[in-house]
Amino acid sequence: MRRQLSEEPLNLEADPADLDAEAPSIDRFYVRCNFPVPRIDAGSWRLELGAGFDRSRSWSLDALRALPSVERTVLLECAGNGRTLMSPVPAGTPWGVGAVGIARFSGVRLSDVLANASLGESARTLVFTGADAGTVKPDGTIPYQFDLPIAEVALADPILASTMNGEPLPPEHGYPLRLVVPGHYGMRSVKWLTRIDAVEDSRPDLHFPRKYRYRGQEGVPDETPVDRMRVRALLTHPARGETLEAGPVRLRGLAWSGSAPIDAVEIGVDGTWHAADVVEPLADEVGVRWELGWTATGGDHEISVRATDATGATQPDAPIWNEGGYGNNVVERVRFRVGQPRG
Ligand SMILES: Nc1nc2c(c(=O)[nH]1)N[C@H]1C(S)=C(S)[C@@H](COP(=O)(O)O)O[C@H]1N2
Ligand SMILES: [Mo]
Repeated sequence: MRRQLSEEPLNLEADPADLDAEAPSIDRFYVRCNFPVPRIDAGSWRLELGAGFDRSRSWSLDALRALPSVERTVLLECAGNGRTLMSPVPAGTPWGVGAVGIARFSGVRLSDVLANASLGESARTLVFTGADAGTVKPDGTIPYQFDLPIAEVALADPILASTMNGEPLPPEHGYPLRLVVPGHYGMRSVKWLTRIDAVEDSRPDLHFPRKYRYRGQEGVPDETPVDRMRVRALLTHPARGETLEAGPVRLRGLAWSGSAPIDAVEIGVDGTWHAADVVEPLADEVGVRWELGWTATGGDHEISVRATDATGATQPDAPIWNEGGYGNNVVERVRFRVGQPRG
């Protein structure tokens, strides 16, 4: 079951146990909105290509459907996932560890649309605009907008997605079209997409790209943009809070990184680390599902999970604080009570 963190704007946190399913259903996917969900009529909806395109173009959904279609399984994680584990807890939506989801997204490649529209050579950054808007300080009433360096198009191969798990996007996930940028924290995957502009440099005036920056974090220069997902592992089975019976248990979970494939997943049982078995790749290149057999004995136990990616990056033992509460990839620790075996 999802947990509602706020109603307007709608913010729903997923239950990590629901990510144990091979294909979790959409109604278990986390929802993160900054503004009210806009109502959009798909018939009159258009994607406008504005500044920076040699041929300004307006795309209907049918026109987009004429391009080659693509489908990818993608793991999306909110940059604020794990914020409440930081101390002091930074301001912002109070996510536990469930601001993460997996779904199959289909649509067309962003690169195909850009190629059709003759993107000017001098452009360095794309700016994506959503149909949702609201009032923020100090900017006043603004739409949701996020940027993407053009160099990232070739690396991340973003999708303009119109379906999620084979169904039209639900209203809260961006109907009728959203951007999906695999490997990056979720704020770049602009929902209810209506417009793309290409600009020469970054746009320091944009509210959200300005907000999503690392500030006050040790070892990270202030103003570093929040971009790729840091390496992280999550326990999906057994469910948190479950009382286990003594005997064999299979511990299961996910591990991912926005920068490189996962090299290792280690599971700590009461402080002793064991290598987990990586059972299958997950979400096109960015992650894996892992498992480890454990014989639970009566009493209280602590299970920790830690991943390392191919760049050598791993997870810190304690949360590393920053002002926005972004990118917290602390090693996760879950306590279980195990009952005595029945005599
Ligand atoms: N237009 C628009 N796009 C948006 C947002 C938003 O508020 N408005 N939130 C972003 C953030 S912060 C995240 S984490 C993801 C969440 O996508 P989901 O709600 O489909 O899980 O959408 C991103 N795209
Ligand atoms: Mo987010």
